[in-house]
Amino acid sequence: MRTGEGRPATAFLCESFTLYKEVFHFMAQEQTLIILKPDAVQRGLIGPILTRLEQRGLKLVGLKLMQINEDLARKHYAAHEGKPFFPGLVEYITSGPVVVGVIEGKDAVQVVRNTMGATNPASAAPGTIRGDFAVEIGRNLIHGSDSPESGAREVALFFKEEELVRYERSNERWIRE
Ligand code: IDP
Ligand code: MG
Repeated sequence: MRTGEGRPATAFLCESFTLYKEVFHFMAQEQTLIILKPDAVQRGLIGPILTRLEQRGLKLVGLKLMQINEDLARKHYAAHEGKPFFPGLVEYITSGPVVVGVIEGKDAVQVVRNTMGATNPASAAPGTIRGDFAVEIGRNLIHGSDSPESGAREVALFFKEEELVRYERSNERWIRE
């Protein structure tokens, strides 16, 4: 049997199945956006912060250095518009280069959030990134999406689909059951 283009139907079915698997894999995986904020970059903490996320067993599928402009900052932090700290927050997040990344996997949002620690580093638990490296809410080093829905929205704001990389980790079965 042949399809209209004259190609074997099996080739068409194989391609469709591969596409279906990729789409399904994409939809099934929870994603969260991380931002190593300008203070993290200026203080030379990119390595130590990424190390903690890697050591936890989290899987990065996107990573880049960039500078956030005001328009993107306002879109990203739209939920905080109108709050007293909003102007300072936009100024802070646009003040220098940041590292943005995407972490993918089951419970990615929750695991990243508890690795980061509480929003205010003054009350963040020791052992968390904010609890070990920061002291004030206005310089709290790292952003992580607060829900899978926010994760999807924020990842789409910062990354094109082709910038995300799909790969298998050789040690995956030693990290996840
Ligand atoms: P989160 O980053 O832990 O999710 P959010 O409440 O979403 O915390 O606030 C977004 C960011 O806004 C914080 O990470 C922090 O940089 C900043 N922020 C929040 N509250 C204050 C404040 O009271 N003063 C100064 N900055 C604040
Ligand atoms: Mg938040």
